Amino acid sequence: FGASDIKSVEAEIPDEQKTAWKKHTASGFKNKEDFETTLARSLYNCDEGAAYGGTALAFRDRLIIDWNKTQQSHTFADQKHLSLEFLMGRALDNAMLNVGLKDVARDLGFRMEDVIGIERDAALGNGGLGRLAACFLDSLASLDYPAWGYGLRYRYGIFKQEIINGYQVEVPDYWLDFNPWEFPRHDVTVDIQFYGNVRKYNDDNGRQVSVWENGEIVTANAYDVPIPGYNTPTTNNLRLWSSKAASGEFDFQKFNSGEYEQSVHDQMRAETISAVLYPNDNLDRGKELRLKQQYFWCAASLHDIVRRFKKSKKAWKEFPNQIAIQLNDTHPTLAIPELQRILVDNEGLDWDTAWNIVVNTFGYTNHTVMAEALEKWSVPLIQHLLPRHLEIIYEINLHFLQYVERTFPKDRDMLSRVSIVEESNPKMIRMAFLAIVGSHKVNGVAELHSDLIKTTIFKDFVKIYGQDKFTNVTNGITPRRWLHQANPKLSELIASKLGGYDFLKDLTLLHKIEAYADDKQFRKAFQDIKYANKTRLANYIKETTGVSVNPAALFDIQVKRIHEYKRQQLNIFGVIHRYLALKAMSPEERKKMQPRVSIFGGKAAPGYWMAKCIIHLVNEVGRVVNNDPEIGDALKVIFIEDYNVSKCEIIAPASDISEHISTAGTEASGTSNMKFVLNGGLIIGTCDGANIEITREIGEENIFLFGNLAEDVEDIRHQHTYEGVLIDDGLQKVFDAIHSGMFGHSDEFSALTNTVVNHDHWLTSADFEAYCKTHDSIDEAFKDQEAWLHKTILAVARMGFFTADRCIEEYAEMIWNVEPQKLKQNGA
Ligand code: 7GP
Repeated sequence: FGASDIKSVEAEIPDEQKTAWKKHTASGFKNKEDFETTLARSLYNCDEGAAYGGTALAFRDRLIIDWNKTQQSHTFADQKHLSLEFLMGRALDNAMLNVGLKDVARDLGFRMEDVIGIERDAALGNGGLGRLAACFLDSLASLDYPAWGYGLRYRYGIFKQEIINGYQVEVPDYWLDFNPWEFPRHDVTVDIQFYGNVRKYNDDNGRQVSVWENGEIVTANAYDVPIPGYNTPTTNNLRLWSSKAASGEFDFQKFNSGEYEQSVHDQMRAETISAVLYPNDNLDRGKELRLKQQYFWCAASLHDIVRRFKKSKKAWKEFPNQIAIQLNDTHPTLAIPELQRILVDNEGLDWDTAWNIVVNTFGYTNHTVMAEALEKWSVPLIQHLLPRHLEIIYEINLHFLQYVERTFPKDRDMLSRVSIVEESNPKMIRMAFLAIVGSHKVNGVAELHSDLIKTTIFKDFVKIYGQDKFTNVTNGITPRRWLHQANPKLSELIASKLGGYDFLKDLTLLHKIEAYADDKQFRKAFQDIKYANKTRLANYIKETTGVSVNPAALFDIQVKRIHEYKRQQLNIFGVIHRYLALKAMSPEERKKMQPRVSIFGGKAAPGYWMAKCIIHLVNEVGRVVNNDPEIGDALKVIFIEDYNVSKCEIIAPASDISEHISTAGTEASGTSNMKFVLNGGLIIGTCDGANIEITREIGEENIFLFGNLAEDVEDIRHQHTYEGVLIDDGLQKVFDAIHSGMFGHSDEFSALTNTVVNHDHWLTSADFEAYCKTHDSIDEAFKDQEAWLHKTILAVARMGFFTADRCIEEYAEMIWNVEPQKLKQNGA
């Protein structure tokens, strides 16, 4: 790739196409034929899609060379990240940036933004958990760790959200229509078994052997996605499994005799396994197909890992020294009994030796304490689908309970509390408990969260295993995507002061810009960048919603999955409260108020009715407020449709204030809080998740905290149960306005108000007054723009801790015991 290559292509382009070509192409195609044969279209036909295709394929080729070298050099010792979700977003921009060619493309004068905008997001995740996995892949490669991600290649990622008449409508996401970033590995397949029965016999040595047989076979087919590190040749691999009918399963007899439908039935059934991502965030629904997905992906990944290990010809006891497997929440917990099964049934190891290997291989990251998200699978379902695994889980539980019994001989209650098998009807397997028992380390994702898991849901396990098994790794984000890519101008400004882009690999260097917090010129540049980013978002809002918003207004943003615990309802009630206050003012008074744009975005799980009501209310309030001539620019309310990773890249740099207002003790960490502050916005937040550590790092004078503390939440809920809910006066006025039909549909919204009145589990009323007052103080603070700039610059300067690179180093040292392996410049 280089200017001369581009020129040689250019020479052959007819004049009328040159502009389009020049505008869009930064490809590495050597000549016109190269382009035409690769894309199977003529240059005369080069539209934006083709330009994207050409550019993407060219960069992909660049990556493959480094990817091959990396894979050759990282033969055996590996860190494996099992995650059912990888919310990658777009790849082209990231590839150009990591390979270091973005500036070349820019220097040549091409409009890369348009080309980049063509790409569909790889949206193989719901929210925070999936995006964290994607940030970790970026850091692992950037820091030269030998690591693979293993996931599922969903044919449909998270649904596309459309807002029709104010309601969320779900539309399928056909993201695979054109995906140049994956390589099908037709030679890498694994046959996965389901159902069947277990046969026992004694071998010649009198040892009992279990054989799982007569099952149904589905084939897992590997698709590989290269993960380029930033400013390093290390290019890691994300292996995604796709399901298809096992060869020989297709019933030719039926097909030939005309029963077409029946004959393709098995095929479709098999392909269904990797067809859809379950669109639930922080919610467990216990569907059989989901369990099938989990086993399919765990079994395929483990088979792959074990196959590579066996090639090394090392002894089994070396397995945990060579391989560390991190479980991204409990979704991959079946990998624990599966590895035990492979070692005992297939490899003939004795139980204890095998178990020792298993425990030392796995680490488990917990991402939530909320009961509704803690996975449980019914025993009859596992029995039916995975009979041998159920036996193994029972045996693991037996060994574990015997140990507990020996350690706490008098505590009968303890046994039922910690048993992996819940004695309910039907009996259930508690996946988090299985994950703890089968791992050597368990971590939470922010300090408060890691403390909470130790004192609440996993309290007994701390008694059993001791403190050392439990640790914390506070989440982080990749500064490559979330600063440099999303906010290139800010990144450039910082680089101009730090003498280069080293901070993208050592984010703590940001602290050096503290020195510029009072520098007039720097402040002005910082402010101009924010304004430009707000203008970009304002344009996007105009294009997509038709509403004009003023970039000079305070942009107040809450974008994340819609969930009662995240409390978008508190936000929209606060907006209504503000609207009522503005309506009650004289025009003169209103003019003195700080103009605001309240921006919401996020998907509701399709079956989550209350979350859908919240979306509907936001849209209805927007319809009324945005069309109220008395209000004008004083308040605008926007719902951004189909929030996803690439939209967040436009939204995060444009905030003045972002909202992270979960009921204390419910948001494990949050990661968008980090993105917003890193991009020069402040936070309104509760003392929850990583907000607490952000406060510690940036200083409490640079964050707007409010609300009840985690330690008081249970008492308040108890009060609600026994004394009823006290409805705040301001909130009552909001409810009255809703019930009066001010925003239409008052019946539909009564579910939202009733849950507050009846039990207020999420403390909306208890936190309402403090929330509104905090917003008032934000208005005040924002008026003093110089002081505001001072705060935001200091906050950016102090965000170094929240890089995902730091997380990866902590995991590597505390949990995986792996070292980086730099590629030699000449390859291998
Ligand atoms: C999320 C947590 O809700 C969020 O606080 C955290 O920042 C993120 O994980 C990354 O650690 N959890 C999920 O997305 C989720 O679905 C249930 O958790 C398994």
